[in-house]
Amino acid sequence: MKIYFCGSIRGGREDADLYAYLIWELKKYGTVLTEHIGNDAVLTPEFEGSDQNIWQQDTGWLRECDIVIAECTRPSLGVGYELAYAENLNKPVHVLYRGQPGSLSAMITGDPYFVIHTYSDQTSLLAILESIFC
Ligand code: 6IA
Repeated sequence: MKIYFCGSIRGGREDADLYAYLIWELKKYGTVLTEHIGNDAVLTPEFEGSDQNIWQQDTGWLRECDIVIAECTRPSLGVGYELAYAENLNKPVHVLYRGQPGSLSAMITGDPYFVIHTYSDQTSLLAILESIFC
């Protein structure tokens, strides 16, 4: 099972520790292609490739993956792009969200293709992952 995990990078790194935790948990169910999203160094110049290379690699991984899991609490243009790209490829897409009802973009909540999981804490997150993969 190849898992494409999406989380905000230039949209803001406030949830970076949560992404690292989610990636750790997701690795119990398969290979996470986008492990760097939980890495704190992701925004340092040494770590960052050219934007063209990033787009090329990520869209390749989106074509290659079996499932997309996106943490969407921190809004990110890149994650929104990836969700639409994955839908176009008919990949299963699960959105994790812990914000206030009504604050996630209508372009995500209004699209019946996406499976949206609202959660309040890390324990409920684990149950959600289990419901997706087991
Ligand atoms: O607009 P954002 O930067 O918040 O978009 C975040 C989303 O776009 C993530 O889910 C990633 O899959 C993708 N993305 C954005 N920037 C990068 C990136 N930067 N690397 C890989 N994916 C990215 C540089 C770090 C890299 C060289 C390891």
